[in-house]
Amino acid sequence: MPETTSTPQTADFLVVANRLPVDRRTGPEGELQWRTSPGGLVTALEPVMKRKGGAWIGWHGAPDETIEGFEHEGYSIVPVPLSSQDVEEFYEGFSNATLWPLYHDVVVPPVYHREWWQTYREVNQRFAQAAAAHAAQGATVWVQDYQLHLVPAMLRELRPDLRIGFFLHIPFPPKELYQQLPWRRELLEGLLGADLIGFQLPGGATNFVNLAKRLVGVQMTRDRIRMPDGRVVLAKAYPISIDANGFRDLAREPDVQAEAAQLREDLGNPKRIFLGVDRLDYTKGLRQRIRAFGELFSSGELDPDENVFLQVATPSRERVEEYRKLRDDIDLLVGRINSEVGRIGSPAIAYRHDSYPRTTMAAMYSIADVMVVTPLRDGMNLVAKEYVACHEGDDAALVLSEFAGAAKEMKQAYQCNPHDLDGMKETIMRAANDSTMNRSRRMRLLRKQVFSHQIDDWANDFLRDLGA
Ligand code: ADQ
Repeated sequence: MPETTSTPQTADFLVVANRLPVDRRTGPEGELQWRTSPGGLVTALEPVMKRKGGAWIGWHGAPDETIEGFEHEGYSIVPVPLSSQDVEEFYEGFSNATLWPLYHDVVVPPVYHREWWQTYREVNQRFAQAAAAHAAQGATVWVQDYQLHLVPAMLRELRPDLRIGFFLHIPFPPKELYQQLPWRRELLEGLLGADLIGFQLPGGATNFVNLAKRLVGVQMTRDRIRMPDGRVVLAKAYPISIDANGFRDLAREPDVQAEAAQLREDLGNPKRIFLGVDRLDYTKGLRQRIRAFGELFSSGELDPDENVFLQVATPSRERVEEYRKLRDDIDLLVGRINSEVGRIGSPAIAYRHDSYPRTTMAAMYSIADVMVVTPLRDGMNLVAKEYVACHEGDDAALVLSEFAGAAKEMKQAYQCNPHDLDGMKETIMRAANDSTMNRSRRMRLLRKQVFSHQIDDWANDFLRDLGA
């Protein structure tokens, strides 16, 4: 439980993100508790903050409530309040029903509402003001992700002395899709307030630069964008990673090993365990993946007496319509498959809709023989990297969608197109049945890649280019 203090004066290094790295919860006795919030952004940035110190500005997860800042793991937490209406229009609306689907290849249709846009602007202004109030003279401010597109320009207006960086954790779409957005120019101008704009892949940076030329009319000098006021903005790719050493050490802990053994036992000691780990999000390709396993079990290609598919899905954005629908669809699909294949008491698909501590995630990764990561579109996907870091033995395999950013670096994964159900089934079976020599060689190369590009390298590269 953190000590509650008044918010510190100013910091030299600030992260500004929609969510704080901790969620407020009420404990069994009605007491206040803080728990690490799930999701890729927090997994990636928390180790950076613990090392560098400074302040993290974000929402604490409970609407209509103002709370005091406090110290947490060596850095300051600065809460930004959101009303229920803000949550509905800024977070669930514009961020997660407009930008999220638009940036993920329109896998569901984006919704455009003018009221949501107004609230999005107001909330971005509030975050910019909080950053301006807590930044020391000449401080570095690192703004995160699509919920805060407008903060760089708003913050520059308030505090021209700051170094401002922005990192987009999700894909940046090609112009054919991006141009649907009624506020397409305003969002680009918001980002151009930064000194450095980071993307997961070079393709995202190229899409952004081309759109900025076309819609804002900026000039380019080599890879730099020259603004009308003479400022220079760099747009570049920084593929994000994980604290691989930390994950490996965690998976080796005796308690985690014991939990892993228990988990294997609970699953009925199957010959082979397939694993899926995702936020429950329609971009993650869960419908297609579960359908593929359903067909593999019912055709007999996978014997349910010997194989189990364990799928865990963290609850996510549960008040957004598409996410509620997805949850129901998955429940139905898993129920139907399990009622048709497998035995009573040992389902072919073990499905849990829950969030787990990192120790349990490490235990799951360490018992999985085949990790199945098949998003329809994903900025990077940290789960693929966490598996490689945690899984100790070489005789294992990673099945990875071509549409995950991670596919660009993790070439030795068994890659597939998740829209092609037969192709995905074939890849899953190839990964499961390939020779030990092939599987081991691929795993060793994947491990080399993940351990040679860790989260600190990502942060150091970005902050060096920002001149921080
Ligand atoms: P996400 O869409 O959240 O991240 P991802 O990168 O896979 O996707 O990260 C998910 C994180 O949540 C992982 O650290 C994972 O361990 C954790 N997690 C998943 N299921 C869990 C469960 N049931 N219980 C507990 N923890 C769970 C966004 C982008 C990604 C990008 C990251 C980082 O969408 O493309 O990789 O940001 O930039």
